[in-house]
Amino acid sequence: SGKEKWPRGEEKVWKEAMRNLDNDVPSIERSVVNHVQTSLARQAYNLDDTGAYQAAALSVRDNLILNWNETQLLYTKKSPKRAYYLSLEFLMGRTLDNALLNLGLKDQYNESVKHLGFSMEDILEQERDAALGNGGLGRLAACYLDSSASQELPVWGYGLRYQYGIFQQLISPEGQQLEAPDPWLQNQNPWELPRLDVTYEIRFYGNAERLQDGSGRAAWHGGQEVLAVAYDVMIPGCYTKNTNNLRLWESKPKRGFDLNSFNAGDYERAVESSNSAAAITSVLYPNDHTTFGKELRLKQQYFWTAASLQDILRRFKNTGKTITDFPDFVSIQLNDTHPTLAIPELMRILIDEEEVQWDMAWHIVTRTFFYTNHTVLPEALEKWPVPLMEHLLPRHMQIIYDINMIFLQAVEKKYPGDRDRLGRMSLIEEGFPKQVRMAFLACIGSRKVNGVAELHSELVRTTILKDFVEFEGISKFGNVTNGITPRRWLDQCNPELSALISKTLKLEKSVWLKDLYKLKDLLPYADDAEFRKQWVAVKQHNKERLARHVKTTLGFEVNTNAMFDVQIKRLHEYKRQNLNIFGVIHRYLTIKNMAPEERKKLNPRVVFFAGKAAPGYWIAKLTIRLIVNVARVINADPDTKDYLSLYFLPDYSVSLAEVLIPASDISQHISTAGTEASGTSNMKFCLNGGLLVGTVDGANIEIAEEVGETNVFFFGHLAPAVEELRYQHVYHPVPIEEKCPALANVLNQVSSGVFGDGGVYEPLLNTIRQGDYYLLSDDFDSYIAALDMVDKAYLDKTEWVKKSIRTTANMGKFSSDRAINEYAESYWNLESVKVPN
Ligand code: B1N
Repeated sequence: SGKEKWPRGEEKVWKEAMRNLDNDVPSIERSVVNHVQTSLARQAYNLDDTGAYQAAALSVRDNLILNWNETQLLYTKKSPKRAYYLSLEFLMGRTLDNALLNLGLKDQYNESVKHLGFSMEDILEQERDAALGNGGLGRLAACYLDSSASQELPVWGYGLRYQYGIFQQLISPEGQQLEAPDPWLQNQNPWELPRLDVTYEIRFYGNAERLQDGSGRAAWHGGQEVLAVAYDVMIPGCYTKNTNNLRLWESKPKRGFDLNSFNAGDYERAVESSNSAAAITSVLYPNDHTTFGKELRLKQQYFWTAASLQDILRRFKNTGKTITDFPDFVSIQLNDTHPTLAIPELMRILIDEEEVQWDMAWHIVTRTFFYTNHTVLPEALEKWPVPLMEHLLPRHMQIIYDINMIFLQAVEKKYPGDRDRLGRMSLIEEGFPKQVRMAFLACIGSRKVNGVAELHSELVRTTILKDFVEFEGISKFGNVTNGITPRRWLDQCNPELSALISKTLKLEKSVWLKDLYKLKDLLPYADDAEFRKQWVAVKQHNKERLARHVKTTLGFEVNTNAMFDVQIKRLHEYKRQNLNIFGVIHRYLTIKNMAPEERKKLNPRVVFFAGKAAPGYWIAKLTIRLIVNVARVINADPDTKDYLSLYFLPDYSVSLAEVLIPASDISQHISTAGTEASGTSNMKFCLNGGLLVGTVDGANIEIAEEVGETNVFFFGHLAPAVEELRYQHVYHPVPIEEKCPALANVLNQVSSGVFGDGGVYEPLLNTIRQGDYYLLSDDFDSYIAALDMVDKAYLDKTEWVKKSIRTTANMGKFSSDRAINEYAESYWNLESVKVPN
């Protein structure tokens, strides 16, 4: 309480003891060794790389904790408006290197661990990725946390502390994907602070009874109660003391186990109920872009949003402000529809617990939330069966019905008698069972809605939320083009390029890493032969680093004189890895048919694939199998192997991306137009001087606008043509032999068993022969033409390097700092709060 004097005891003693950490090399050495001896209870003679990693991590963590404390104290003192980023996924990757760079302590720690007999490179390799995400959506959340802290914005992330992150991918000798659990918490995790005292109770099931007192309130009781426990992950800003928080919830039983059952002599049942509480945060769902309607997934969503909201409300109440001011001090960003239950949950708290009237409650809610849509693919739009919702969250289902009734009354008023429209816009989709349309709930419950790239935002406005734009006005529907943090995706993953840029611009990296438009000043150096030489040398070193990685992990010898061509992303039909592998086969057949003399004129190419398939996504797994078996044949063919080779790198992860991206000459982003909302790896490749082969889709379009169309290899039909093409496929199908003989030939070769048992691949080949929903047969010829253009362009080495330099130089827009500032200014109305140095 405010009355107590602090510190207790003698202030002088506290002040003296509270000195900041010294970060000169000898002090760091003392700190690391101290952690070896005390925290780890180990000694110099038996310290291996893992131990050295742990000690170094604990030493770095001390710095983070002090900065974190100072930041949070300042936020509490100033009580500024805060923003909260609710995401079911945070794909953080490794932390040590990132923390060292953001703290500006990399050099000092390098030297210290060297003195202690270790190599920083080896130490860094000991860390496991924190892989609490599937792909782009989760990694975007991680980039936004880095940018929020770096921009000194008071933003916290809220997520779940899964015991198991995204599965580990193994590839069997036949090319089958196998999944193994990712026990990332097996060793001590130095990057989280357990807050065993920060807990909330979360209810499931039970009964909701409307009170008969005309208040509109209800009582929800009974059912299952579980506990949410907080774990805090420190998020350091770049070259600032500001250190934000990512709070992850773990579920545990409210009591050790169910005492009633235990007393009734049913020991097994007692333990079972405690298992069911722990199960909620046990595993990340590995399905990207699909909805599964599983009860446990809905439990995860409610558990996480309810715990986060209670925590946010408690913090708000501690400021002493009145509840009607809530939206002036709190903005909550919903990362896709996964946290949409926060909308009825806040309504429930306001009405049933805070005794706020419905209209005022709805007013508060609709000024607090912001909704980002990440996909327009119909199969990814979340819908929850009404019976499941009624069972698990009876009070929320009542509230959703009430929201819907009031909303549809307003729609009816604006469009009298338009029953079609009411059916289209209802939060409840008719059917067996009825389903709750989460995107519609997120939309009407939010202050603003945005997509993640210009084209995507336009598609949101004109397709899935068209009726809502008409009803609510267009100004609610915006765009924030995604971004990536240049700290991890340039400075950390490509230190040589970072150093070359700093040297050339005569700027400290602390300047240009936080103002990425500064890269523009590299443009004149594209015409400087000496600079180009250094640029090429960096790319070459990065290729050799990747080759070493492939050699140690897979045992293959990669030709580093070849062009490196990379496609790394989740396996999905809309992303069209199929198109790429069919293109490789086409290339292989073409080379095979060439005279040996002619082949010698080719520039060799190495194609890399990596990515995970959802465990139940059969066609995606078949694509992996095809890639692996094509690789087996091609890499062993003496006629062609010097000109074309192919690798599928297993277990794609953030850390693997950090090795692959800086090594690429070209990368492929070849989704059917209109299907990839943004893409973010496209930005990472270009920032590292790789060129794009892509469709006119997602953020590819804006990248081309920035770097110039001449520096991007575009192909394929445009988004507006897609609907008509699909219509043609269904109603006027043309046999593939006629429509695209080159592709037909490739499919036939696969069928005939050139790459092992052809029969295995029939289901995959049939997706193209029949229906071809993702339009491979429409885009194949122009795809091949684009790859030929790449070959031609690569012949002029000088011109190619100029393209590469100009690409990097024009990537300023795609810093996640720009994106997060757009959210802060145009959405959250958030100001920065700087922790003084
Ligand atoms: O979000 C990324 C975009 O750059 C990608 O284009 C987009 O595909 C990706 C359900 C998703 N959209 N939807 C998901 C993930 C998990 C899940 O359970 C959907 N991921 C994206 C960042 O904006």
